[in-house]
Amino acid sequence: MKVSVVLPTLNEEEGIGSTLESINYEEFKKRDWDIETLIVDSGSTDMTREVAHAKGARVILEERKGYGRAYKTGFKEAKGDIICTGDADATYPFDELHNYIDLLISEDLDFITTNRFAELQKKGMAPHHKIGNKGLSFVLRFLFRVKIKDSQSGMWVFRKKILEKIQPLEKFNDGMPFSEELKIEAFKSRDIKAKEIPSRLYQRRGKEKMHFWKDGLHDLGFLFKKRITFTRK
Ligand SMILES: Nc1nc2c(ncn2[C@@H]2O[C@H](COP(=O)(O)OP(=O)(O)OP(=O)(O)O)[C@@H](O)[C@H]2O)c(=O)[nH]1
Ligand SMILES: [Mg+2]
Repeated sequence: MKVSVVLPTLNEEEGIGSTLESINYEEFKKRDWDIETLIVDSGSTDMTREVAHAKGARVILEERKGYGRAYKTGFKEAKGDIICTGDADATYPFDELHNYIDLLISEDLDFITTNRFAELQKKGMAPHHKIGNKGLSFVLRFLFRVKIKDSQSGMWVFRKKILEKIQPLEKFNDGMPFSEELKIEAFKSRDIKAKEIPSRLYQRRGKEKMHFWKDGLHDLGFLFKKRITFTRK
């Protein structure tokens, strides 16, 4: 089995190295899983691409900006049967990745998203971010009737083949709303077995790229627009 780890990067030289290093490659080897790591970089001006390359990752340059845009390109490039994601800022527990994949397989799931609130670590999320994320998660639950506690979590583990069962990748949002849109598409699909599992979030390394008010309001507006146009598959 082949696993692809896809990471979007924009000036993450401080976090990309430890993010890649925290994957427990030994556990992958024990299970006979083949792993590829790739970053999709929107023209970082620091040493992100060099550090990633030195740590064994494939570097894809995507000149078009945006968190969602990076994933759209990365998912097309990923060769794995299973795709795993997360920020390149050392916040997500990549050391647990093999356990999450074990769960995907043992419970015969298609899509896993992680709930960072379950074991939020000290300074993992600023108080205003926490309120914003909880608020967006509430709106998503209310509008779409899905049981997701953390709509903005960026760590997902899923079978690549689900991408054929949801709206075409190119239709997805190019920005931060990509995260909530993928969850809506996966949880609302009748053909996809999706689950949210308890997880963690560590303190960020490097400067955040998210703009609290701009991105938060954009995410909120997106949810209402998506609700109007959404048709269940
Ligand atoms: N390729 C690419 N990556 C991006 C872009 N914007 C953000 N990213 C990456 O997407 C991930 C998420 O961005 P963050 O700034 O960590 O957003 P966040 O997690 O909501 O904010 P924090 O809680 O402060 O970490 C990081 O790995 C960023 O480097 C972009 O335009 N292009
Ligand atoms: Mg982050």
